[in-house]
Amino acid sequence: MVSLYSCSKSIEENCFVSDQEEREYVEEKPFTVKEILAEKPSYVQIIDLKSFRTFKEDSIYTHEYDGKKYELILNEKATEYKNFRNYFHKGFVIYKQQNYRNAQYALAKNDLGYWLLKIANGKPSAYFLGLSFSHYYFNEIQDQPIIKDGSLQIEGSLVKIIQVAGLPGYDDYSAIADGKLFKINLTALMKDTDQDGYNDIFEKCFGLNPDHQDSDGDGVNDFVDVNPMYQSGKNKFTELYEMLIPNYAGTPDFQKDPYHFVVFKTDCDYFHQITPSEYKVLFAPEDKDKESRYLRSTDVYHFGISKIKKNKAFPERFYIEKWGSSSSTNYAAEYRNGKWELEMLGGIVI
Ligand SMILES: [Ca+2]
Ligand SMILES: [Ca+2]
Ligand SMILES: [Ca+2]
Repeated sequence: MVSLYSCSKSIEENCFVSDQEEREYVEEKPFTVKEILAEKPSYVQIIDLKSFRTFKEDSIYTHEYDGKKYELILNEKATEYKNFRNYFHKGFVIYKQQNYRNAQYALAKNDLGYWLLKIANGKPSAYFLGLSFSHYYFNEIQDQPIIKDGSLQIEGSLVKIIQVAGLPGYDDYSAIADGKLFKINLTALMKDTDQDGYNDIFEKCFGLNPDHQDSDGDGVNDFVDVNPMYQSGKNKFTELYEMLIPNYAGTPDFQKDPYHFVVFKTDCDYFHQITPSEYKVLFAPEDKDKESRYLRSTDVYHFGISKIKKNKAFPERFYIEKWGSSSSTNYAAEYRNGKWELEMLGGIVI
């Protein structure tokens, strides 16, 4: 049984503030090669290659935006990866594919990180690699097959993110060690102990329970639960968070994509209890020390909603802020006749 109130702080402390705390932007220092290797998951082997494509050579190709040629590349890819597009909808950017032992495989990427996609006997499945895109770059062009001798074998580089001054969210990369072969045993990668559809690596990276199909014990298995970490609740503050989470009009495929999640960093129990309608959600603890190794080194947070600020003079009036990668908006919220009325107070667009 998972306790809803496992944090030592009270709901009051986790969800409300008396004064709006300024969100501070802490610039993270990029990892050195030594630090990346020290943090490397044990299931990954990193081998030095004698001949290789450098990050620079490979990324010039991927950044080839010069009109016609790029269009041609995109068209070629759309045809080549048609089968994967049909099975996985639009949730993934697909890199390369390969047939291996009666199955089709493809290396792919979404907002959470890198995945290995598989189609076997008309059934799709996806396996999370647990390698941060803040540290690992996989080459777009690779002459060798990506699966060989029972292992995923990807050529690439170790990289660091360079913050572009004045443009948060527009990060660029630079290589800190070229010529690496990242090798992961397929059996280890595909291990799904509780058989719920998410591999153990994924569940450990995002704080789900790899030994139970139903992490939060609400009777709905992780794979189909829109909020697999916490039991949903009905409360006016939960409702407020449900109104403020981003919506994606015109993207109905999200619901069909069990690998697409929006991740929020919060300790607020009312926020944890939301039932999103357009996509699945995951939550990370606010305390960096409580984050998984993967979350500590990967920025998967594209949206956020603040704690709720109370108004002493008007107990039914609250203030709350939401933000995305390039803007933030402040709201006043009043609960009247059983529903919230939101008033936009202003915002910033970066
Ligand atoms: Ca699982
Ligand atoms: Ca599970
Ligand atoms: Ca559940």
